[in-house]
Amino acid sequence: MKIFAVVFGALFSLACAQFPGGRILESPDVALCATRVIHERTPDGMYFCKNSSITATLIHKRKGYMFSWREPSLRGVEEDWLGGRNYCRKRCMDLVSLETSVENEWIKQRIVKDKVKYIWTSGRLCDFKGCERADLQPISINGWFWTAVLQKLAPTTDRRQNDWSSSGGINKPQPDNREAQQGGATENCLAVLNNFYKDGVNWHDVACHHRKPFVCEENEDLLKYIRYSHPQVKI
Ligand SMILES: [Ca+2]
Ligand SMILES: [Ca+2]
Repeated sequence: MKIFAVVFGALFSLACAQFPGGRILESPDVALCATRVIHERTPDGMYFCKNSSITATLIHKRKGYMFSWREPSLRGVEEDWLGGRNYCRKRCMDLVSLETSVENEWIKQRIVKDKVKYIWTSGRLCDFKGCERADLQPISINGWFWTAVLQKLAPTTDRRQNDWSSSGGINKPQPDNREAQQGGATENCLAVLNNFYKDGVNWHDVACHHRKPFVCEENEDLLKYIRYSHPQVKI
């Protein structure tokens, strides 16, 4: 994998994914956002301009990440995919989105160093109401997206621009929807597995109900929302 093709899709209409059992995607909590835990910041962060009266200054703001296994209050806690998203979102974060090879490798290094078996990412198959758009078809190839930033992934067939594993539980390249083929749930969430099938450290489609450790990544939209709605709070 060299570069991830960044395909900016207008996926905003998909923000309201369908969750079983009446569960919802939760909103950020101002107190939890203000006290969010940051374990590390990325080297490749993001850039934005801040206007002053004299000139515009380029400021490099590095995004913060929280690793659930390093957090004492989460010791022994694993979450299903939506549970992981909601833990992060309440803190103005979301499950990690691996939009670049730099970020992908950086996260994988930490999984290996900390000997973590697997993690959830924000990756999700768009297989719910609202995913009928032509550019998402066929869903199994073009329907994957980073839910935290509403951004499409490169087609699963373009192996140079993604990090799907070449193997898995039934020795097939990922995504293989193995669990559904064996009579179980659809594998519609994206996890990074640490050599689980002796196949290296890379991406797998996994049924969303499984519980896993997770990585939260600061989410600029949620931070902006709280900064705007609570200007008196330092976030
Ligand atoms: Ca990211
Ligand atoms: Ca799979």
